[in-house]
Amino acid sequence: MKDKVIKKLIDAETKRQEGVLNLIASENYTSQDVREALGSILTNKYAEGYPGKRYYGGNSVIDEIETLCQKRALKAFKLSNDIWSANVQPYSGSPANVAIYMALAPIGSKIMGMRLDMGGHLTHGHAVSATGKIWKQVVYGVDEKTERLNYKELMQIAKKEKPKVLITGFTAYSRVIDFKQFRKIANAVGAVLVVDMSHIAGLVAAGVYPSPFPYADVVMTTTHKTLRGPRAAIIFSRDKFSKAIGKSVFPGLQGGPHVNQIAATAVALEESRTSDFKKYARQVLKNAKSLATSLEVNGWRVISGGTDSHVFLIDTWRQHVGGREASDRLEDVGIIVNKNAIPFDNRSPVDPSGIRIGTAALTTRGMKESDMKKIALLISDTLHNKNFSKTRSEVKKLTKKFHIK
Ligand code: DSN
Repeated sequence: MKDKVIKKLIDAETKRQEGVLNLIASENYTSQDVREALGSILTNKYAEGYPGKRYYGGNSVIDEIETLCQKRALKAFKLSNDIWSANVQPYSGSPANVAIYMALAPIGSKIMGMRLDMGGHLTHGHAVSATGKIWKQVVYGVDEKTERLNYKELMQIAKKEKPKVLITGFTAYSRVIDFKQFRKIANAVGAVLVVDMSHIAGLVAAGVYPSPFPYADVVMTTTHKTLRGPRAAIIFSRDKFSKAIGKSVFPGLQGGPHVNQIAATAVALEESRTSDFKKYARQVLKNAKSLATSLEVNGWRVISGGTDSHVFLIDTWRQHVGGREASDRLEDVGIIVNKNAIPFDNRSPVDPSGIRIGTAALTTRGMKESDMKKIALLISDTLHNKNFSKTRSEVKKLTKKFHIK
């Protein structure tokens, strides 16, 4: 690379990524093939419109790429093209969610989503997001005692508020979501059921987490979390909704699609169908369970008492360590997490009561349950403010043993 300044920064970030234990639940490591597609000459091309209906010339190859990506998206989640369509143009999850609501909910109408501080996402209608300004959010949370979804309560809220759209799928909820229950609730009030499966997409593709497709009307996913693709998003919709959603993505919200992203997504989707990927997804779950259990054994409270997925939350404040302090201390020894609100948190979002932990990235590096047990001890010691230099060298040892490919 001729630009030495950027080259130096990319090298520095490569070194940082290699030298830390990344437990951020929404991050992962892409394959070289995904990165090759992402950094390819496809980025040079404008392709406003859809395959066969473009506003620019020279799109014959791009049409093939987008059509292939759509086909691979349906195949990865075992969907029939008689029932489902895949729109692979959304730049990322946030615009994809906006596009979905634009297609399904008149401006000012109600959308029902999980509270941000209980595991929802900004774009599920939070007040600071455009989705909370354009639409009116009806909120739901988790049960105070079980810290799990309470479907009876959700039904009551939905019946009272009658939202146009019901959104499920979360950023910080570790348990299996009962999509059938959400379908019942949506049916009871005539709402469209939208599932944001961004976090769990790779697990769903691998068949280790229940699929939302039998129950949902629309499913959105980002492609860079457990699915291990580039930063992008896909909207799957039942045929009844796909035309409106297509118009909503382009020309409603976006201009030219990022064709390099689309090609990279196609690569990741094909990778997700391999037996290696299925093995990987099973290991992600085993690692999450092992890490959560080992942290519990070390005295840390895991929200809802465990995990059924790649992610879980730790209540650090129970031991008088704020989420910010916990995250800073861990970063200091080379363990990267994010501070996170826990259900019914009464501390501030910038210094909440917990941290969020996910195992998708470290599993890609090849780590297994025995490594998780070691990492739990390192986390525990660090949160207890002890053994910093020993922990730093243990972290280095682990990162040297498990490379990023
Ligand atoms: N920011 C992502 C996450 O960390 O879960 C969701 O968009």
